[in-house]
Amino acid sequence: MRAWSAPDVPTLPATGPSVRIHDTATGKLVETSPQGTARLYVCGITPYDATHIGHAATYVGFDLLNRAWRVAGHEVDYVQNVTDVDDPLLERATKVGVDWVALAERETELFRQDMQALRVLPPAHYVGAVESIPLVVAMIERLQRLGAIYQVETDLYYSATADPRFGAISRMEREEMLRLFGERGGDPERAGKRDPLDCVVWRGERKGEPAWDSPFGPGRPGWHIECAAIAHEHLGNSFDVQAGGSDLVFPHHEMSAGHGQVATGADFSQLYAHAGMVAYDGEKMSKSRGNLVFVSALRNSDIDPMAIRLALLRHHYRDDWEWTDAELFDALDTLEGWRSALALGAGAPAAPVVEAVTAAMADDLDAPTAVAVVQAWVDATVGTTGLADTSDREAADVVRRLLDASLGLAL
Ligand code: 5CA
Ligand code: ZN
Repeated sequence: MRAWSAPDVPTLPATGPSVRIHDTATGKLVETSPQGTARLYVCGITPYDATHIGHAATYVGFDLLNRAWRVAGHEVDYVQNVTDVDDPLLERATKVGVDWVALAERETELFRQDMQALRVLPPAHYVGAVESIPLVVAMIERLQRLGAIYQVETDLYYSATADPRFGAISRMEREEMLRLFGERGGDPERAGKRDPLDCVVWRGERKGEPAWDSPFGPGRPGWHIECAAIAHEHLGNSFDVQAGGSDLVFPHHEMSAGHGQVATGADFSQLYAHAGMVAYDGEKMSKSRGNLVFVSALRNSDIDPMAIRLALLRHHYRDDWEWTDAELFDALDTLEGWRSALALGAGAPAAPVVEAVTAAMADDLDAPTAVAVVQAWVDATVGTTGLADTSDREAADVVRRLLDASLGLAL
């Protein structure tokens, strides 16, 4: 599928430091070590409703990784999927009486516009589940030959424990896995399974649901094999970072890594990065709960997308936090101050700002620290902290480029 248009990324006077990021599987900060081109997979949307602030926080969060790598001199091969056929999408389409294909296309298009407005760098490969069915079929056949697949009625299941490393990413007790599996699209109660945690990889055709022909009969792909097959096709084995929100740690990332590892024998990804959950009205913002703030609704009420982005950047990507309108209005005020300072041209010395911001971003994408560094430069430049410092004639130009390249804020 088509992604969205890429914004320009200005070059900086110096190359940034190498990037460390928190790895869920080890619970540690790990130095990424891309061999030339960095390879990143971020799980994409299930397009049955508009992009909300929680989605935006996750995609902006990993956009900071993309940018930190580029600032460090790497090219980045970025892949993202679109779960354009799955239970929640089909259920919503039926409920509101629209064609599921039209619903998915409409919401995917809105997502592209939201991402573009927020200056999220587009993936090099933006790939739908439907268009990837041949890849999914090939991966299931490979897993079948390796003895990791069995049949229950017309459905095919993957044995979670076929991967000896099963559990190594989420590191959860079995109780917890069972609970989350049930909550997040799994079917622990299904009769005929060998292990309640086994997940479906091919769902045989049901009346009224779309289906595609395959060597296993008509049906559609399971969710985890979709990402395993797409990541493997476009990024190969042991790519640098598999990312998504923390609600994907289990079962999604555990299972898709398992599929990939059994199929190839190699590590699926080198590390697993997860963003915190954004809440609203006291609960995780989610399509199923309906407590949503849509990016498109804010844009439609003339909110500057850069203020939305700044409001997101003020929270560390790994934290769980709650969205408030007050923080958005505060971000609008802050941007006004930053723009006035940049308009002066000369300002406080920019070189230490470049060093501190790129260092913060390379240290587990510490955007709140980077934002504070910029604020200190603005304060020094306009004299809030004493006499105005306009000793660096090139300062505004350098800081403007830095804000755009590292933080995705074009001012
Ligand atoms: N299509 C699958 C991934 S393959 C999916 O989870 N789609 S989604 O539309 O439900 O979510 C898209 C991304 O947004 C996921 O990375 C998810 O973890 C993240 N996300 C969903 N809700 C929130 C939230 N409230 N806060 C932060 N991130 C969220
Ligand atoms: Zn995924």
